[in-house]
Amino acid sequence: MALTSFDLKARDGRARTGVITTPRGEIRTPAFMPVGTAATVKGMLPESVRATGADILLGNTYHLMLRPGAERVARLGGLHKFMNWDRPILTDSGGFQVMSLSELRKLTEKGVTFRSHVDGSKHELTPERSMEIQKLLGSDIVMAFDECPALPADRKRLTDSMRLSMRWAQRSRDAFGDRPGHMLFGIQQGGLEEDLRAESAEALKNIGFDGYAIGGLAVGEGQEAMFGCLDFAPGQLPEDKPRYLMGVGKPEDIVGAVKRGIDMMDCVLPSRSGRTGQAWTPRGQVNLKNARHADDPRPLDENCTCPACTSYSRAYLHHVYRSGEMIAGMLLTWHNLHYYQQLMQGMRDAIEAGTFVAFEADFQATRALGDI
Ligand code: PRF
Ligand code: ZN
Repeated sequence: MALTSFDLKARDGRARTGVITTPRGEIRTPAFMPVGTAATVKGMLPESVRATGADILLGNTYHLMLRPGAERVARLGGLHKFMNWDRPILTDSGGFQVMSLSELRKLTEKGVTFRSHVDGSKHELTPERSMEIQKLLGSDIVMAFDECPALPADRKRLTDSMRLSMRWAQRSRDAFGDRPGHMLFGIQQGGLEEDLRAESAEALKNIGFDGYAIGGLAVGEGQEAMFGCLDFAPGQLPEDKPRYLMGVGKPEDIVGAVKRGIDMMDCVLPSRSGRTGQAWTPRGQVNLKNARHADDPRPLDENCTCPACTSYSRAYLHHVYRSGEMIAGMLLTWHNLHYYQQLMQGMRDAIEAGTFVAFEADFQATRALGDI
């Protein structure tokens, strides 16, 4: 019997719910993956991340290869043991982070050379080295090595970049080999162009992957353009494999993506915005920095069951944020991750019940009310 699988349980319109099974546990889809870039979801113990409802975390090849180093993590027993998270981990392959974070990048057919944003040291990433690093880390879901152009980009740049990513996808597949219990996902590119997305999807399907990501979105094009692309891109990918939208997004982006057939997502937003005093609730964004909270004895969200909402007032959250206390980021990150996971559970339940349309209408109506 295969060690990994994807089983769809129900569909509602284009939305789907199911389960990805791995030896490290099940991933309920649609799934939101909190980002644990540097072997930690900042401000959270792993057991707290689990308590919010997360089935899987995202880790980063780029950051971990630079510090503490993939070989070191492997010597210490792998990323799961190192960071004390024994459930599934998906790792991004590094190319996207090189392009956004490193200095003096040089891109060739072979791969990319760059200088570390940490200490200026010189490094190389290729499809083969990315596969090796993700193996050393012990990643459960490995991402193919790709290149993601910022939008807007001209058609020639999008075409050349997508075809390079498809050659790298084949090299990633070859280097990954056969690793029972581990999955390899290909990444579709092609910007907002339907024919380039179709060409990319065909190339990936011919190579054959355990799941298919949609890359190259949420890179400056705006929600309307992204949804326009998501009206056709998921349908170009295999029905029976998970579809992962990389780096998305705000709650309203996530609902719109699931509606269009996306099964997995990741984003730094709930954790990063928690550290800057921003909270997300069913009624929208709340800025705890704002002086209007200084005397407010009410919870952030009276219906939320997270520690920030059951045990503290808005006045307290405002105070600790303004005082620069660590607990501010900890509580707001917990709340935001809890809210995101509640949103995912709500969508999974609605898809199973065949009530996704009503779910989305209610999501939008509640947001229209605004913060209390
Ligand atoms: N490729 C990879 N990682 C990514 C992206 C991509 O296109 C994006 C785009 N939103 C986020 N993370 N490998
Ligand atoms: Zn809460």
